[in-house]
Order: sequence, then structure tokens, then C-alpha cells
Amino acid sequence: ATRGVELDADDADGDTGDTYTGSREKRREDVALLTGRAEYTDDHEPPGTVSLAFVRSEHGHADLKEIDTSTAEAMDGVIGVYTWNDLEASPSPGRLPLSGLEGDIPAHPVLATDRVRYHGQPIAAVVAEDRYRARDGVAAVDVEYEPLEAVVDPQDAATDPNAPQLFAEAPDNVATSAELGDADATDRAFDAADRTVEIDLTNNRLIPSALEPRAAIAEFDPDEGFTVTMTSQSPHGHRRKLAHTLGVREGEIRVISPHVGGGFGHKGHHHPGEAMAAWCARDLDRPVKWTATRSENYLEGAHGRDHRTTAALAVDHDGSIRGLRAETYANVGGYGLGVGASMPARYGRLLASQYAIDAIRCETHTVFTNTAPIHSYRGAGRPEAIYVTERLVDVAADELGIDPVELRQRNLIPSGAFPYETPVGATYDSGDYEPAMERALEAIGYDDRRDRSGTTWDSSGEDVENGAIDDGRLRGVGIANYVESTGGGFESGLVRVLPDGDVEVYAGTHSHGQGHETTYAQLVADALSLPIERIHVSEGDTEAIPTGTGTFGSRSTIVGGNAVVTSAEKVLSKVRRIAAAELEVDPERVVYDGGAFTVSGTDGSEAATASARGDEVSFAAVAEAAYGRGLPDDLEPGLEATTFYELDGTAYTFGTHACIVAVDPATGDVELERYLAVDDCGERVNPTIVEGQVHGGVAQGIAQARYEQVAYDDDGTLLTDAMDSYGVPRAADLPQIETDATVTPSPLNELGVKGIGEAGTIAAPPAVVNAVCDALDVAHIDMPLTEERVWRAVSEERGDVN
Ligand code: MCN
Repeated sequence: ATRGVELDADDADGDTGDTYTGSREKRREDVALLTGRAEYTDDHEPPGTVSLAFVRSEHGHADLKEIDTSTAEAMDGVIGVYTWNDLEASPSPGRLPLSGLEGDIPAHPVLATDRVRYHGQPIAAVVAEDRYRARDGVAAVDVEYEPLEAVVDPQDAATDPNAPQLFAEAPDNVATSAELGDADATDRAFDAADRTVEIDLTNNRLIPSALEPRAAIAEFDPDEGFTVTMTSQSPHGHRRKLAHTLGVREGEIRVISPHVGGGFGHKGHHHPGEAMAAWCARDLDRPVKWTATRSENYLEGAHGRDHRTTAALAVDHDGSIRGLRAETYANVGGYGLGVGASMPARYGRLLASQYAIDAIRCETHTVFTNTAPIHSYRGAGRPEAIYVTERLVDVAADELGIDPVELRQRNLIPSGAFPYETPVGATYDSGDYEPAMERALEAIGYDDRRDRSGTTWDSSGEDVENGAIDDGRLRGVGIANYVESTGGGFESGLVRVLPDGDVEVYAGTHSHGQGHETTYAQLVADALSLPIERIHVSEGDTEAIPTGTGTFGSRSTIVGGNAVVTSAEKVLSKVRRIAAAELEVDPERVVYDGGAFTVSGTDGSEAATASARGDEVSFAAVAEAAYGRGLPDDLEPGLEATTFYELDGTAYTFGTHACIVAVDPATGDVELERYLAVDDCGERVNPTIVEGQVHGGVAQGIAQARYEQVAYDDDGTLLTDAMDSYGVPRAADLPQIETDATVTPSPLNELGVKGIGEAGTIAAPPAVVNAVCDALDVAHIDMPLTEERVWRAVSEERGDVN
């Protein structure tokens, strides 16, 4: 139920009607998902399957003195108990590769070696006939620890000389330090500007809460190798990483990823669970299943965000932004899993947001702490960056006495300036920021709301003094602009026309809720001018699909979409040549329309003959010809093409989100009275799916701003290890989300598309926090804006609390 989906009926929001692309085609995958027919990993149970469970560290930081597995080994139904010694004695390296970190820092061992570095780190693995006995076995393993002092805050870990050191190879716990932008130019910009505005902020640590936890079922055959059925956003990526950990060739592993019940980034990285299941399957010669519990997923299914940032903006009195500086400590957790180390590039490069800033300087330190490894959570670096800039702009507006919207408008990169290179090395391919902002301001009634900020007016917006009910709540309005970098890496797309004219599409991406089955079918149906019912889309099996990259970073539509369309075009050109042979004319004379080929013009002799015969060949007839009968001599049989598509650059999605809040000063309760998202992801393949993506992202962005916070105690014990302690919002906690769009096609790809999968998580946190700070007239409150924090901010502002 969405209020105001169609804010403007005559704009590009509507269904274009004449093509599948751009239309609001219903999601084809939903029937299976909603009727329970869709199969998830845990639904698979090959005969003889046994169950794997882990003994996990009870400490955030400890030396392992002794692991006594004897009781567990003797238990009825337990068929294997393993520790690092077993892995070490096997031919497998037993570590998760691709830490992405420089130097000699040891990669994450699948089972702890002699020390544990985070609460929940796997120490031993128990395999039993069923999952109950496996858990009983886990409970019977006796681990003797010698606890060590822990550190959980990344800034403390890097700057406190007394902080415990996680790795001798990483002095001050710093995994990597990186600098972006010109330091001297930034110093000059700060010196020249009229004033400097500063902020210290925390980007709160989050856990992706996909409905389906991580799971794997591994089978081993000495001749065929491994088949690992698992929850994966990147089946080929997992195959490669599993091969490293197991010490086998990639070709010896087949990864199958069936339906995946959400990922939000955490099913992209390599993990002890799947690797250990595969190792045990080989050792025991039995299919081994591992399905994480919710708490296990929370303990170590990989977390996201967790930055400490000091940032400053150099501004002139007229609101011109001259420079930006940021120094950030980004938490990596107990071991590097990849994204933590690439954080400087993902994060620092987005700090310009939508503004023409003379100079930017960003220093990022990725830091080990005694917490679960940080990998990616929807946005991974982009939400953290945009939050810094969009908060700073509001603080600057407040200090300068300029309206925050005016300050933004004054500094927008002008529409004629694209492609635009920022001082932190990002090249924005395209953009037209003003219209998106205007739409948001108009729809939300900005000027009127702004006049009432910090006052108590009722939700109808009526003037309190003119008789409307004053409900005593403080109103505020928040605006956030954003950019989102989308479309990295290559992707594969295979299009195969079967002899009866049906079309199979295979892509190396893997939908886990995004709706690729629908959107890829729309694209291919148009490229081949066929009814969409004839297009069948598959993802998620490394044996059936050309080597691909996967679904993350809002990349599937740009790279995967263009890959399948390019393959469809290659196929169509062959189809045309076969049709021409069938019609006995040159290929240039063949006209393709509505699934059938005819001959153009009536003047040429062949055309006249063909027309006189009333000739027309259907797509299906050509498809059949492609596999034998009537194939021109110079063509080989078959009708399929594969494309490995890579974008030359990065496509930048952008938009403006706006939010109106009502804050109860007595309780600190915040109500989001309106939330509006205006996004520009270029051409939209399916506006309904795009809006769904925005809804989901905004929900998670609001969750970060208001509810979610991973908490560790000082010893590194995870306090939020279940849904009753970790604040995932319920539907009733979220507002109606209004959506609108502008369309600025990306010049980098023929479809003109950009990604949309993470826009909501990027824009929503600053929009919400800006609105609440506006309502309370305070400079900053750290997320999540719990009732207590908001109440304290109100009370401090009013002088009630010391
Ligand atoms: N789309 C479109 N037109 C565009 C852009 C996108 O119609 N111009 C459609 C696509 O065709 C696709 C969907 O929107 O069906 C998302 O496309 P895209 O932006 O390319 O993103 P990806 O498919 O690569 O998805 C990745 C992104 C990320 S990084 C996370 S995290 C995320 C997200 O998508 N996790 C999700 N959305 C999620 N949605 C669900 N339901 N579950 C998750 O775990």
C-alpha cells in the first residue's frame, strides 16, 4: 500500500505500454515465492544427509588452552568432531582467502587456531546424524580459554596506546590506511574559506537481517568433485573462494544457489560455515548440511558499517562550499573479509555527494577489533560517505543561518558539467540534480514546512495559531541529496534459442529478491520482439552459467542486463541471416516485426517473388532451421550467444529524499509523518520493481537511523544476538514511503540504466537525522535516534539535563 506512487501521472513514472522495458510487468518469481513452491537451500536433503554445527567462542578475545572433544565424540549419533588440528593435517589450506589486506596478516581460519578474536568465532565442528544431536555434541565440547583484554571500538583500537593488539603484523590494529584527495589543496581551501564547520559522528554498526539465514549443503564424489548448494549472491565468486580454502581446482566444485531469501550483502562473502560443510563432506563421504540459526547469523554472518568520523566543511558566508575533510576509522572486525579493506575507495570517493567542492581530503583507517568481521551491508561505504556530507551541509546551514536547501542548491554540480570529476577521483557519468530536488521540495511542501520547523504544528500542516490542533510535538523537515556509484566489474549473459523458439537466458548475477527473472525477461523479450512468456531466465548454477560475478553493488541491471541484451542482439543478427535464407533475399531486406520476418519493399526481384508468395517466416521456424534444415552453408548450427559485458566507467544514480518528523519532547518518540524519495536511476526497466527496491532500501535506512544498533560489551560479547535485542523495525514502525523519479539516462550503456538497489539505504539516514535535528534545533545526534537519545537531546537543549 503506497500512498502517492503516481505523484505525477503524465511523467516517466507511468507504464510506457508499447515495450516490456519500462512497463510495470508483474514479478514472475512471486507466485512460487508466495505459494511456498520456491525451494531454498535448507529444503534440499539428499539421502544420507548429516548435520553440521559449530562450537563458537564465548569470548571476544582469548587464547585457546585446550579443546576436549572426547565426550562429544562418544555421543550417540555424533559422527565427527573437528578442530583446527584436523584441518591443518589435511591437504586443505583451511583459511578464507581474499582478505584483501596488504602484508602478512593471517587470513581467517575456518576453525580457530590457538586464539579467538571475536565472540562467535568457530572453534570446533560437530557432525551428527541430525541437527539436534549435532547441537548436543556442540554442548559437550569443553573449551578452556584464557581470556584476553578486548577492544571493540575502531578508533580506540587504533589510537589508544594501551589497546590490545590483535595481530603482531598489524601495528595499532590498523589493517590499511589510505588517503584520497589533495592535502595541500584542501588546506588552502580551508585557509581561504570564511569559516569551518565540524562534526564528529558515528555510523552505527548494523547486521543484515535477511529472512533466510546462511545455509549450505555439500556433497562430495571422488570422480565428480564437490557440489555445494548454498545461499549465495555470487555463485562463481563462492566457487573460487571455496576452491582456495579446500585446496582444489575451481573445476572440481559446482556451486548451486537456489532461491535465496534475501542477502543485503552478507551472502556475498566467504564464510566458515559453507567451507567447513564441504570439507566435512569429503572427509565423511556423506552430504553435510549446515544451516545457521538466527543468533549464529547475528554472531558472525558478517556485519556492516561501524565508522567513527571527524569531518569538517570549509564554507564562505554566502554558503559556497570550498573544502571538505574527513578522517574515518572503519571497523574491519576480528579478521579481514575483503570489503573492509576496500572501504577507502568505496567510501571516500563518494564524499562530494552532489556538490562542486574545490578540494576534498579523506583519510580512512580500516581497523581490526574484537568484533565479528565486517563485510558489506547494502550500500557498503556509500551510506557512510553520504551521511557525513549531508550532515555537514545541514550543520553548516545552521551555523551560517542559510536555509539548508538553499545551501545545497547553491553548490550543486550544474547539469552541464557532466561527466564530472570530483576531487576524490570519482567521475560522475551523468546527472541533473536540480529537477529531482525540485520535485521533492514541491511534493513535500518544503517552504511551508520549513517555516514551521522547531514549532508545534499539527500533522495537517495547518497553522497552530490559526486554530489547528497543537499536539505539542516538534516538527522538522530533513532533506538529503545523494549519489550512488553503480555497475562495477564484468558480467556474463547467455541467450539460447531452443528449436521451438523458446528462449533461455542465463546470467552470472544471482537475484535474491531483486526480481531479475522479470526484468531480464523484459529486456530480452524486447530485444528479440517476442512475447515475454517465451523467455525463461536462470541464475545460480556455476555448471549451467558462464563464469560470472554476482549480485551486489547495484550492478546487475547495468552489467548483467546489458550482457543479456547484447547476447540477444547477437542471436537476432544470426536469426536474420537464417530468415533471409528462408525468404531467399538479402539479410538487409528482411523486416522483423511481431515475431515474424517479412521482406521489405516490392521493387527488387527477390522481394517481389517472396511477397508474391506471401512469404513470412516466424521466429520459431527460423529457430528450428538454426538446428538443421535450411541453414545457410556459412553458418554453424545452433542459436545462442554469450557476452561478457563490462562498463567503461561507473554510473552514478542520484536523487533527493525528504522527510517530515514529529517529535514528542516529553518521551523522545519520533514519528515519520512523511517520507518521500525521488530517485534517478536512468531508464527504468520496471518502475514497480524500482519502487520496491527503493521501499526496501528506505526501510533499512530508516532502521539504521532510528532502531538498529549492534552492541558489544567491553569484553567483546555481542549483546544483540537475536531479534528481541537487535531492533529490526516492524512494518508498523515504518511510514508510508512515497516515490517519484526523474530519468537521466547513463551515457555509459545502451540501455541508459543505472542501479537502484542501494539508493534507499544511502539517502534515508541523513534525511531522517536532518529532520530530527531540525525539529529539535540541535546540531547532531548519533544514530540510532532512540527515544532516550532524542529525549536527552531535547532536555539538554532546554537545559533540563546537565
Ligand atoms: N531495475 C530497473 N531499472 C533500473 C535499475 C534497476 O528496473 N534502472 C531493477 C532491476 O532490473 C532489478 C532491481 O531493480 O530487478 C535491482 O537492480 P539493481 O539496481 O541492478 O541491483 P541488483 O539487482 O544488482 O541488486 C543488488 C542490490 C544490493 S547491492 C543489495 S545489498 C540488495 C538489493 O539490491 N539486497 C536485496 N535489493 C535487495 N532486495 C531484496 N528483496 N533482497 C535483498 O537482499
